Amino acid sequence: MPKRISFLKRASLTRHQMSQKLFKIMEDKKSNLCLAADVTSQAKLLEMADTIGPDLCILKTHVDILEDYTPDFGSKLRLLADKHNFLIFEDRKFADIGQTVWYQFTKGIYHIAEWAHIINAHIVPGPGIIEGLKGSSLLLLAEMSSHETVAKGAYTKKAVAMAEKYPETVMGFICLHSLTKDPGMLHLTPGVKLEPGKDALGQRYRTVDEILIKNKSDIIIVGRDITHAKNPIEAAAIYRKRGWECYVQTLA
Ligand code: S5P
Repeated sequence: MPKRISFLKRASLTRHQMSQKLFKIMEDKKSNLCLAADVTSQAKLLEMADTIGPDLCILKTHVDILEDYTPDFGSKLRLLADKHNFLIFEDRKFADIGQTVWYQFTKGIYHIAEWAHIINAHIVPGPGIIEGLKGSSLLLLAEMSSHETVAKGAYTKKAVAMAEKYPETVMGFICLHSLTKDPGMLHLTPGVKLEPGKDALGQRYRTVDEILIKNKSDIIIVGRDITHAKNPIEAAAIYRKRGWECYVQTLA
């Protein structure tokens, strides 16, 4: 099996400044764990960011599920990101024409551009969506974890081709497998548990080993198995450790 290049080396193989920063955080913290902090209370989210933050390279938000959102949310989360050295990824999954996604990214209630380091987008609209988000730090949804997803085959190939045209904006992919030989591109995979399985609404879970060793992804995105654990801090520590072991095991 071909071995992987270290995250540290890959930091020098991308022109994207946010990717360089992320690769360095991963190496410094020995973490390729992204927490999907899917809770509906801002206070709870900020508490998790403070307690689990030391184990994370990225904390992923869905700001629009917060029931008690206040405009200082972004600045409070940024303080914790600085304190614990992780990046904030707002999982907004933009999916409209360029002009509209630019408004959605910069305006409205959430002003995502002011606090999120990383965002993501579907490729359904075509390259105009990347044009609309130009200069941001963008992940393209090339594959999805859910049952009977249509993001596969030619669709996935199209996502990779679109990413290659915008190296100054696109950092990599939300995907299930490594999709490109370009070592500067990042692969982040959701649908992760310690045992394979599914939820009641179409989510499909694969194991950390399958995603990082067999499928050669870079970062695991873990949600409910940490947030709903009896002890989320311990659960996060287990995922960080296993994720890093899998990475080290596949190094050249
Ligand atoms: O294909 C996808 C893409 C994403 S970003 N499948 C996903 O599940 N996600 C997100 O990952 C989803 O929105 C959620 O925040 C997280 C998975 O959460 P879990 O609780 O199932 O681990």
